[in-house]
Amino acid sequence: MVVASPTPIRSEKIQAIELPIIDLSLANNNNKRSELQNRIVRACEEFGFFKVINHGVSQETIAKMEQESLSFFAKPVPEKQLSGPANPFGYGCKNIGFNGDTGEVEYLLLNTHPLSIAQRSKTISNDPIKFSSAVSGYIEAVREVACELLDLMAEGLQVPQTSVFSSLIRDVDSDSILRLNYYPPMPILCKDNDTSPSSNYTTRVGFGEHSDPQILTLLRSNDVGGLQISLDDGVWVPVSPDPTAFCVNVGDVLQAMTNGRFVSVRHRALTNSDQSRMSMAYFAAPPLNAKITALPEMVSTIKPSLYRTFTWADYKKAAYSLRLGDSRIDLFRKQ
Ligand code: GA4
Repeated sequence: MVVASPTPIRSEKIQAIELPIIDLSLANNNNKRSELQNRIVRACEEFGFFKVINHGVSQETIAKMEQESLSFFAKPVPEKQLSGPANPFGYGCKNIGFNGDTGEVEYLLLNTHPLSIAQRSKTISNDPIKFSSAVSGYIEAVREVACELLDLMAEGLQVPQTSVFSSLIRDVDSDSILRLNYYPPMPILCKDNDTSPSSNYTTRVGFGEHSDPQILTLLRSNDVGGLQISLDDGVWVPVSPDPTAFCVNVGDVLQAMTNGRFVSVRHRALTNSDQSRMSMAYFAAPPLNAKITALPEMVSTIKPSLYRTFTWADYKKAAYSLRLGDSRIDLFRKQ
């Protein structure tokens, strides 16, 4: 097997993008809820990304999770390796997936089931009860935000069964996961120490270009930038970091269920030259046996269904058999 080395990429100063801002506190305001639904729908159609503020997840819940995450990554490598390898859950370092992808990242992938968290915590922390309670508290809180957003999306799309998306995530068999990422500082590679704009200097990729396979991703990062999204014309645009907000994006499954109306946009994470970046991503997923198909309201004679019906298990299998940057959803596209 050929193992790809982390690709250094040219570092260019591009203006950071301001994602559409969704103020979730307006969801409880009867006069503002429908405006909020429309804003979310528009963001999912135009960007596939948006930023959620006033999300209701307490600072304490986030700080506890962040602290546990920091303590884990601060451990000596041999100790962290006791929680690995990530196949698919556990500690991983540089290797991503099973097909030779690599990046300048360390991570912990966790299944969100309470029993699984309790079990895993034993190898992750010296105080497993504290670790699992921080993780469970965080997961419960972000799941609520994800469900509220998904209900608002269904309402905005005029889908009568407004829990059509969120019920997949609330299901006890939901296959959702939590990913904790640590991107160490990576000095910029430069030719002859020349960091002038004209020189050949590069930033290293932490997590390469990909789209998220699941329904919805909720990402919280520290105040260090690194996330970039790919616009239609292939230009990479940095997203400015905001530790008080969640950066939310549409996954492939939601793109299929909305028959391509919502877009699952490619993104990547770059390392920072002198600061470490920490992020925590909740990937809201359906149960393995859930059948994924376009909602009837999204299909018409002029917009026939783009994808064939598949189960989440089928999709995962395809995802793990491909490279990170491959397009998975295209495999399920009708001819
Ligand atoms: C991308 C989104 C999530 O981080 C992830 C990743 C998963 C992994 O790191 O194990 C995958 C990647 C992600 C998609 C293709 C496969 C699987 C690595 C990889 C090469 C946890 C997920 O669900 O899919």
